[in-house]
Amino acid sequence: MEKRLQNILNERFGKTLENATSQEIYLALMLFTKERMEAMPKNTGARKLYYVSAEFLIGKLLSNNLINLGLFDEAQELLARYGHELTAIEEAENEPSLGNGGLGRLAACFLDSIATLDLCGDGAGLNYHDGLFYQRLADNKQREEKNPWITPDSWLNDTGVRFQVPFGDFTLDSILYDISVPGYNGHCNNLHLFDVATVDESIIGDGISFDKQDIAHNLTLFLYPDDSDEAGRLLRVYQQYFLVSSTAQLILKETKERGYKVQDLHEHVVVQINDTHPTMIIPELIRLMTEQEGMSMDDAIREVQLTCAYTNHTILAEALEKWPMSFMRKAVPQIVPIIEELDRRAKLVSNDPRVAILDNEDRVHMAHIDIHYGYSVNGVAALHTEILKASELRPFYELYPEKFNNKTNGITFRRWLLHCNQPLTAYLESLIGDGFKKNAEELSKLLAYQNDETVLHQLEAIKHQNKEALAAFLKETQGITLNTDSIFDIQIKRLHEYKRQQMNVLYAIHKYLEIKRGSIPARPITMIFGAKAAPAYIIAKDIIHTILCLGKVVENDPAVRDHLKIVMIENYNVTKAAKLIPACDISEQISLASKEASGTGNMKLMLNGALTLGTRDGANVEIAELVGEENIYSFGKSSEEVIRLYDEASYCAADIYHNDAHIAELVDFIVGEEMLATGDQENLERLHHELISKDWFMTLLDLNEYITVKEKMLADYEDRTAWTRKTLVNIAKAGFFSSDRTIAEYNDDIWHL
Ligand code: 26V
Repeated sequence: MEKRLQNILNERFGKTLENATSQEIYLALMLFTKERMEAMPKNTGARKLYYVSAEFLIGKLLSNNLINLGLFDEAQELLARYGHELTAIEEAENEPSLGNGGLGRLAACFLDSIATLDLCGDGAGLNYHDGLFYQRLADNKQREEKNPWITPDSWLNDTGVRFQVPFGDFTLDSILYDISVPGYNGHCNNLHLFDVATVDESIIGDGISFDKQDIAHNLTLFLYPDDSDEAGRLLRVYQQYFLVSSTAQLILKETKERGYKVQDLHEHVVVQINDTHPTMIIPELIRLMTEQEGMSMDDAIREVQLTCAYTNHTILAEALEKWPMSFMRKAVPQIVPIIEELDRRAKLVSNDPRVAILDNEDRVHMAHIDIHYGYSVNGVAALHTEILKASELRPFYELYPEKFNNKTNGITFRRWLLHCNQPLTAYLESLIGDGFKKNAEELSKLLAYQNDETVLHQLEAIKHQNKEALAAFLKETQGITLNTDSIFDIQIKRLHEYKRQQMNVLYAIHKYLEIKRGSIPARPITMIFGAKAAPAYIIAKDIIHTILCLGKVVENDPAVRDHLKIVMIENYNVTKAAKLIPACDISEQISLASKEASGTGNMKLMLNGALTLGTRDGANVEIAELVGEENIYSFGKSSEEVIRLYDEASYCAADIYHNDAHIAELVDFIVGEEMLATGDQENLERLHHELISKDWFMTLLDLNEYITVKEKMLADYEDRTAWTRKTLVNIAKAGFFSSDRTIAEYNDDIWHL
């Protein structure tokens, strides 16, 4: 490694490891790693998986690639000899923001596990030049800025492969870039990212504004452009079709190159459709097979049906895509007759309007295409899959019970333990050996130490060390000082009302008022939030404003600030997650029961020794089953009760507000004098009004129980031995949530690679 790095530095910059800058060393390491990955054997097989997704939230790649190549320690030692630190070198790498949150990060974890399990499977997505957006926090508000990440030398490899993607009025050239995905001591796969040849970053104006109608120049600028207007929504259809047409063409090309007949597609290809964004791959494959491969409509539909499988990631109605047919006629008229044919055939199977592809408002229900014309439908946690079968997709379950299956999500332990928490990893290795690095279930060996005081003390010391590291990072990046002897209470995830950051805010107000009244907590509390709000999601932005203002109110109050601190992380992303998660004590997983399909942050935090404060929602239910009720803090109404409240339309926030003086006091604080002196009346009043008059996600319903359980948790923290024993059990039981387990299940039950 040393010789090659010196060579690259010399050839590129005329420098050596002694005198090169961090930026130059980063580049040399990246080029070196790319060479190594290119030399690795590719996974091959008679059946190949294409994991098609609008999002791949891959994070920075250097360290993780080095870990998977088994070169991390060598690189660290080599750099240290020349006075460099790998963590400092990594600062030079840009993080691509090619995802919103859990769905995109899951796709990235899956690619890691697919490669690690030596499975033949690539990802397919889009090469957004400016990602989602960079979240700037200023004047107590979120401002969106473009987030460019591509530099002349990057992880992208131009494959030279080109396709043409036809739209209604024009055709665009598609360029295929690949990013290598090395397995952990395994083979190498690819993440295919398609780009439009004519993309033009100079059309971006203020913030993230650009001409949404200029498709040839804007198609791959941003992920999920603002969909609050029609032009933005139409652009999403263009993006989705560009992704799937490019992918479908690649699939047919590779299938032939591998020596197979397109007529036998399903024997050699599996397409996993990640949520409904890539759904048009179904009509597109059918179009290509009938128009270009000479297959009959019957044969093409049958092959595609046996090839495609669909994963559902949400039951939220607003996230289940329904596109107007007028969009299709304008953007992609060539697949309109196929969608109509698929609809006609589906109506022969069932005339129940709830399962129709085209509804009577001339809209296409994307999930309905996936379910009728795919062979597998899966949810992402046991509870979520049960809710799909019993409520959201019930008519489909009655029609096709054999298609439904559950695949509880997982996370890659390479990134979320080995990389992000090196002190813990090293200590675990010293106790139970290194078997857990390949077989996550071996973490359960840790249970043997649950009554060993020395081990518990050491785990406590590691947590403290990680808090120090986070504090140093936040000092440097945001100028924030953290008390590392305080309890770190962390909620990091997309900003959405169903995730109920606003309930956590009401708790903060409760604590603030208690302290003001002289009830000083046994130990200071640091509440940390990290969340991006969708640019057009007004109430979500109001919640961010409220968090930031409350932080200021607390900070400016000398009677409170030594006991409570409220911090908002700017531009929460994968890199920051990797610093926050190892430092966390309390993992906030407080979604309204039934609404969080799974959650994956909950898994990352338990693995790193945080205790969950959560509702019985998504994968929290499975965490509780694994660790036992004594090692998790659950609260709130059950999913059955919540679903019943929705069915009866009987929840009324105003009733709670008017009948519970304490809740009213907390809610009213949002528009009280302290807050109005700090923030904007319009934003604060809108949130206040929303909580009382609507509260669609039932914040007030669970608030009292949330406060009670959180207080109990804070009190329990003071028994350091008992608390740390609980964290040990959480770490020991986290093995189930390895994405290696999830991917093995996908392969056994769905893919059969
Ligand atoms: C996305 C968005 C984006 C813009 C604002 C509105 C909105 C509302 C809902 C969604 C959800 C899209 C699907 C999604 O990301 N689902 C997440 O998938 C994760 C991986 O399976 C899972 O752990 C999370 O529970 C689920 O929310």
